[in-house]
Amino acid sequence: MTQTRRDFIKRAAALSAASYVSMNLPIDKSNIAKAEEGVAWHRGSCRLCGVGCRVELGVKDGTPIGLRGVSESRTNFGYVCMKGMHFWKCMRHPDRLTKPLYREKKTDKFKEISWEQALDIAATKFAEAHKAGGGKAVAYYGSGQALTEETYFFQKVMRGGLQSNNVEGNPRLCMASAVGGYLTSFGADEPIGGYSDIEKAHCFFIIGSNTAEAHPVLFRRIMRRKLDNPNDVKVINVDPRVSQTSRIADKHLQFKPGTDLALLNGMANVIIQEKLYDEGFVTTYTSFKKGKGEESNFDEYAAQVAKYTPEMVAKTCGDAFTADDVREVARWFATSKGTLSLWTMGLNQRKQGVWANNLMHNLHILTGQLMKDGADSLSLTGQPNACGGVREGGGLCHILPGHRPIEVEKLRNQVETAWGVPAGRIPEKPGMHTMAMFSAVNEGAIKAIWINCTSPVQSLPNCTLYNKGMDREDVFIVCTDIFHTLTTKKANLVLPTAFHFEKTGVYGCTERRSQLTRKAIDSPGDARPEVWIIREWAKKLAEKMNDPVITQCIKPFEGLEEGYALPKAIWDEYSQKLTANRDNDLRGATYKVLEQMADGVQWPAPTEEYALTGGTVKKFVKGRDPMADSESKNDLPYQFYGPAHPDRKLWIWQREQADPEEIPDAEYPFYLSTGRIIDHWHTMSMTGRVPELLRANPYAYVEVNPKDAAKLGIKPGDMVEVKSRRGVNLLPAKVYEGPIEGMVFVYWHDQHEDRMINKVTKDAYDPGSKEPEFKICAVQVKRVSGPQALTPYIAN
Ligand SMILES: Nc1nc2c(c(=O)[nH]1)N[C@H]1C(S)=C(S)[C@@H](COP(=O)(O)OP(=O)(O)OC[C@H]3O[C@@H](n4cnc5c(=O)[nH]c(N)nc54)[C@H](O)[C@@H]3O)O[C@H]1N2
Ligand SMILES: Nc1nc2c(c(=O)[nH]1)N[C@H]1C(S)=C(S)[C@@H](COP(=O)(O)OP(=O)(O)OC[C@H]3O[C@@H](n4cnc5c(=O)[nH]c(N)nc54)[C@H](O)[C@@H]3O)O[C@H]1N2
Ligand code: SF4
Ligand SMILES: [Mo]
Repeated sequence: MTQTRRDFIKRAAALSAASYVSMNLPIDKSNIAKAEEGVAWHRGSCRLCGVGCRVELGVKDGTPIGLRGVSESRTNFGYVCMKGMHFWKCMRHPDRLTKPLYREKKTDKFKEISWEQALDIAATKFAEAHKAGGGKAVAYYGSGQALTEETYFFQKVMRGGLQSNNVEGNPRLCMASAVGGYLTSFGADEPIGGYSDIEKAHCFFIIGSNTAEAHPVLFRRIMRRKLDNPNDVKVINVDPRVSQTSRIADKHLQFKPGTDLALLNGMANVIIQEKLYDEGFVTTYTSFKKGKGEESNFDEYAAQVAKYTPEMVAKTCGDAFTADDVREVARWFATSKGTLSLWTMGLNQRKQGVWANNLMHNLHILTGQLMKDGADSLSLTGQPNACGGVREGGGLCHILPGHRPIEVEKLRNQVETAWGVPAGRIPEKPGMHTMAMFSAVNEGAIKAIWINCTSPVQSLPNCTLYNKGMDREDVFIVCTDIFHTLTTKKANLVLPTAFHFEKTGVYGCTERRSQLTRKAIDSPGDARPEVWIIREWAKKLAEKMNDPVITQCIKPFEGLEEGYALPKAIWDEYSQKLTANRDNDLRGATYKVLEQMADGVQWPAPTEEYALTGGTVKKFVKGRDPMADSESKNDLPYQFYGPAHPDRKLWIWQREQADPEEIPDAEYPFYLSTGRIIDHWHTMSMTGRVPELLRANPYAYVEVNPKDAAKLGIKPGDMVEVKSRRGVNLLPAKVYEGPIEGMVFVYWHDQHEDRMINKVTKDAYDPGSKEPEFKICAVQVKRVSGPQALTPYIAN
């Protein structure tokens, strides 16, 4: 591996040198000026991943012509990746939905109707469902890609208007375990530090994250840090698969899927045995917990991890690394001047997702690798607004805006007061989480569901089972999207929405950073921004249900123009009234301030004056975090104020290694894992329509380890059946030293029914976070034939 790495670093160094040089080539600026004549550049953030790159859309004569990175941005310093560079091509795409479409029966053909008719139908159906089953019979299923204004407004109408906590979204499939981990370990959701730690880190611990493909611009920063300081910076990559990310690693630990909880406990054991922990930090700032929160102590914890000897860990993980590897990574982790851990779905999408997050945080608490420069336990968020819109804006069934748990009456009342609705209006019990919601659709218990900015028909695990209910004639489905998807194909009503840069609103990325994108162009046809759709729908709902409280929910937004004034009024209400004195205090992040900032504001940011400095880079540090100052209760430099820990301490948890729900056996002998590639975004509704991106990867394939391929007689390109107890795919094989022996990997973007891997995945989920175990199930792998010609498929 060392040789390959050196080669790679050489190649990568040459590459980044080239891109640097090209930026400084003596270009004839007058030519650029000529080419850009009449082009207005509009600032916003990238539509796609959770990195949150700052970009500018070029518009000429009302038409988008290109996109570039903003060099003053501290996130991307002017860089964008291929997807980021191309997403604007969705804006004028001929497949865009431009008219509301309706059919009474799901077997009928869609007919174009007017907005007036569409909203009337949506209101009638939701009112009928509500009459039949109350708040429990209606649901909203949203997205970490919707703007904060959209998620906040949808949940306001659902909760305050329809008295329903059935407010969910795809972050359940993605970030729920990270939320659970942050709340139980630190007492507060979302990371303490952020991207600026990359340039100060001395050790990167990248686990269950293919950063190179899923967060490419961030990876570039990590790579730079490593290349500029090859001897002072260590990179550890922990993944059952060798990925693009592994290539810059000093050490890559490969293991049997689902065994990494043993490794994390084993590292803690080495750190304790070799006395590498930060005793002062642990004594001052830490409590020890076990089980559901019972008190524990250091000695009990040390005894619990003691059984995870390096030898036992190496064996449990499949003997692909040695006991000495465990010792070495533990030492690097504990003794570096700043250790930054990064993880994504490899830890979250697990039946033990919250536990895996706890174990990650344990290592940082134990070693004091937190709060100081270059150190953080940083969960990377996948979607551009899972943090801002959904985690902060109240987009899950158990949380209200401003990180408020729904069960707490006082907090519910604060929200009711802010909305001017009667106390008790918001139901006290959480609504249904995603898997329960689609089970309720299957049973017909939910009678009307609004699906916004997501395509659950493809993205739910074991999707054949969870899609069944969507065909029921007694379940009314509204979809708001920009294109037809496999989900719109099951809807009664499809409403065309404005796309990014065709409307105004805020995205909040991984590092507590809120960024505004202003409307730069008009939408095609009759597509409208969601905020307008919600308001007009709610108006009709109020009439049909004869309920003045619904009217009250939309009263502050009456008559406002939807391109700017309406989202601004929604943002103002949310930020000023619902985040005041909460840990995500956004009062300073007004549209006025956000418009002035090259790259937005990191919360907490209670005043405009403070927000104009960029906000809070490190939470909990006195003198650097206004909340830590205002909540200060002693002379200590760190002040923990999270809502979930009354003792204001960080908690180290005892968590054991446990098997995934389904492990290979004689009948289904392989592990299947699923994930991403760099060129595509999720269900490919967008990237599948951009020729440059589609050409790069027209269809999914199955990655097979060469040793397994030899045993199974599989050659590159052969057609292979991947079959589980739930479903089957037929995919071409890619044979390479990627997945560990005994494991296959399939990217989940493909919409074709032969290659839609969620027909095969398992619907087990974490009992705490309810996040599904997309990363692990058991399959059979069989060669079916030689190579076949395949065609890409996109629903239309
Ligand atoms: N190009 C692109 N980028 C994206 C997205 C996209 O669709 N395309 N989507 C965005 C979204 S929403 C998300 S959530 C992120 C996801 O970002 P990532 O989580 O980085 O991407 P994945 O490919 O889903 O999975 C990461 C890794 O988990 C590993 N893994 C599998 N099983 C295990 C295990 O048992 N333990 C550990 N430790 N690792 C395991 C897989 O081998 C894989 O390399 O990407 C975001 N960025
Ligand atoms: N097997 C497997 N399955 C997975 C995962 C995995 O790793 N493996 N990962 C899971 C994860 S982490 C996630 S986040 C989910 C994501 O899964 P989904 O959310 O279902 O996937 P997307 O393709 O992002 O869906 C976004 C939809 O919004 C539409 N859209 C784009 N812009 C707008 C807009 O402005 N307004 C509206 N209303 N619509 C718009 C797009 O056309 C698209 O249809 O998938 C999960 N599913
Ligand atoms: S790294 Fe993510 S945010 Fe940045 S340009 Fe690429 S897709 Fe967009
Ligand atoms: Mo995600």
